[in-house]
Amino acid sequence: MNAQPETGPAPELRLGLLRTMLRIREFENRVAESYLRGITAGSMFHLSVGEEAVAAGAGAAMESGDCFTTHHRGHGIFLARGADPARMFAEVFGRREGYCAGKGGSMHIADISLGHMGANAIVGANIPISLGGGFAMKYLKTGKASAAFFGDGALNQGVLYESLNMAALWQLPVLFAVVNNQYGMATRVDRASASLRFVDRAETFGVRGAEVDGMDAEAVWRAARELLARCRGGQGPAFLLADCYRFYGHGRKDPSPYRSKEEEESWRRRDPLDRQRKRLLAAGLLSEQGFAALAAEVSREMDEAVAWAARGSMPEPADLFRHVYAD
Ligand SMILES: Cc1ncc(C[n+]2csc(CCOP(=O)(O)OP(=O)(O)O)c2C)c(N)n1
Ligand SMILES: [Mg+2]
Repeated sequence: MNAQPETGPAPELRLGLLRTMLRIREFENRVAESYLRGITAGSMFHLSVGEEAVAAGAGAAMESGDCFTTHHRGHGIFLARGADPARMFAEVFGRREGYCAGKGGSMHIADISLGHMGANAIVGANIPISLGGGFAMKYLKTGKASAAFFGDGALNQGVLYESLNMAALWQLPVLFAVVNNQYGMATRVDRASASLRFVDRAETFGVRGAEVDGMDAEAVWRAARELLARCRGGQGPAFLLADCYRFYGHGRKDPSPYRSKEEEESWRRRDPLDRQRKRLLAAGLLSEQGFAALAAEVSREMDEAVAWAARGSMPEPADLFRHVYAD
């Protein structure tokens, strides 16, 4: 029997959501810092600061055995699914110790053992890969689900609608999870879409949809849990629209001149981390000292992960020819 009260998630889960969001933020801040210090291998990083509630909530609703893909802003989702931050930093730094031996970097990170079938830098391209994951789950009768995380930039792409159609037609256990941070590069979602009724679009295919406050980790968890349970239970695909905001620009160097300061401020006031911290303080599940201890522990973890990754080895020229074909 599930002993959780109807009023909300269990205390450990509520604390876990805060911890995951804190880890994501600290991770992302160090990616930005490392980039500015010149120790990363890439020229472009997409930080998910501000979007942590979507990753933490949906990540907590997923189970071992579920699989997923992400878009180019997927560090948080992978961390929420159990990634080792040290190996992630190593990948970002182009080291052999990274998840993909330093060959993939931030935008192509993957680890099948954790169900991560790959981040993808081509907008919308991860969606049909997750469709394949869903097909496998159904064909192999695993009772598990496959999730595709993508941004609002993919909402007007044909590949999304081809995938929704096929998922519905074949009743595949696929969760289409939209991290709607309001912008695709400099274009606001309402300037790119003829209609903002995205959930209705999914439902046109007979796909169950829900829109959720993506700045609220518990709300995301609740919605994702229900939709994933439908997927795993053989009730077909589902669509989750999580409304959120990226606190930085598209890339770390983008000062986002296309957004007003008032708009940025109004979203920053809804900071998902602050919200969860205050909620747990009010519920008596956390003290100020407890939070300070948690923050210090996470900060230490991430500092150690950066230091470990920076000591990693650089690929040799001969590594170019490794991992090209299966052994
Ligand atoms: C098919 C394709 N078109 C254009 C681009 C260039 N591009 C990279 S990120 C991006 C914006 C994506 O916006 P969104 O999907 O909302 O994700 P976000 O960056 O907001 O997380 C674009 C247009 C690309 N990578 N792939
Ligand atoms: Mg976007």
